[in-house]
Amino acid sequence: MIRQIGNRKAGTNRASMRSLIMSKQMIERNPDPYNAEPEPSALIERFLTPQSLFYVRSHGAVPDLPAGHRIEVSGIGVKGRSFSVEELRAAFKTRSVTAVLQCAGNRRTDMQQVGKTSGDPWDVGAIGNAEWTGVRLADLLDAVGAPDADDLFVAFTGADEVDVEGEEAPFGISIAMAKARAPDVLLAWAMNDEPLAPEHGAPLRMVVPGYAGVRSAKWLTRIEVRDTPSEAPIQAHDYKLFPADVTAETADWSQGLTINAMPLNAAICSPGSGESLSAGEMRIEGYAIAYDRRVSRVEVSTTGGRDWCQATFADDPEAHWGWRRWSLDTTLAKGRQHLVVRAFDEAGQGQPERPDTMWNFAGYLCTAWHHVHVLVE
Ligand SMILES: Nc1nc2c(c(=O)[nH]1)N[C@H]1C(S)=C(S)[C@@H](COP(=O)(O)O)O[C@H]1N2
Ligand SMILES: [Mo]
Repeated sequence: MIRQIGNRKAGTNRASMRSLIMSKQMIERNPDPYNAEPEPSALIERFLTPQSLFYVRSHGAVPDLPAGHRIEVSGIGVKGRSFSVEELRAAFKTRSVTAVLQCAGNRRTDMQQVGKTSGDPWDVGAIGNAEWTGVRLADLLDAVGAPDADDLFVAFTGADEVDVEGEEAPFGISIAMAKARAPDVLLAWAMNDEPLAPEHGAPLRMVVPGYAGVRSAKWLTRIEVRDTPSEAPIQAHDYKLFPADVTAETADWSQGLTINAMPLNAAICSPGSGESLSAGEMRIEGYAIAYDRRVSRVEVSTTGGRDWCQATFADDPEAHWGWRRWSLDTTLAKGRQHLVVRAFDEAGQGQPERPDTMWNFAGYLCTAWHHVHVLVE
């Protein structure tokens, strides 16, 4: 099938070279700290997203860690220890996990059609699928004697200083002990068999499959077993979900829902919004992700949601935490055309239709049907 993609009229800024990987073709969302997402059609060219096309979400400047950087492990029941990456590699079995990392703010631009939100205006590209290599956090926790108790938390500190509403502090977050001990939660030094690039967390980062990207701390400096969640501003005052009637001014951050597990989502990545296409046969492509529940079906409408066709999966469902790319070959008539995608999980649950039904002032977790408008000439 021939893919007919006309001139891209959408606002794609391919010129950014701020990234430490010079080959990046990224759309910059914030120059300082550098935040960027790939152009959507490039994002889904491969099952595994290359580092050069993997979104970068950083709250502060990329730290430059010395060779021999050590990660401290401490806290409840733990005899204080520290490990270099080489020592971790030598001490524990190396594991690889294919998993999507997605920012809770992915697709915020769709939420912004409902109203003004805080946060960077991510389109559909604050997501990537990679094979991560490292050691299990569970193996490290066992080795340092950390208790396996459901009421404990494991907190992670990054080497970067971040600013959350004027409060400067090291990046810090936490997850519950039960998740920390899940077999796919890794301390990772490689992505797709390459050493982690500086902006993706070198030399060592967390990978917490199934959870919002924010829990996968980059540039790890410290791991601490605690009986309360991290008090760092990123954990305490950010990445929380509030009901529609709460505003940035009225939010009591202690009351918000901490965004951990990520919901079912899907997006059209090609053609792109605002693109001009030639009439005739073309292919609509994108990704869908359901994490633990798996994606069972993807439906695409070329009539603005009036009727639907089932898309074909490009990826098998074997990678538990991986995405499934999909495509639909179709014919589009001349004129303005309105494409929509919606996915279903293995429980038969679909996505909500409209973003106003999930409105929250920070624009998190936009999972509404994804719409793309194109001009067919
Ligand atoms: N130390 C540190 N870790 C971090 C962040 C950060 O700013 N500092 N950003 C988090 C967020 S919000 C996301 S979505 C992911 C993004 O990872 P990536 O830049 O490798 O795509 O990293 C997470 N880990
Ligand atoms: Mo994020």
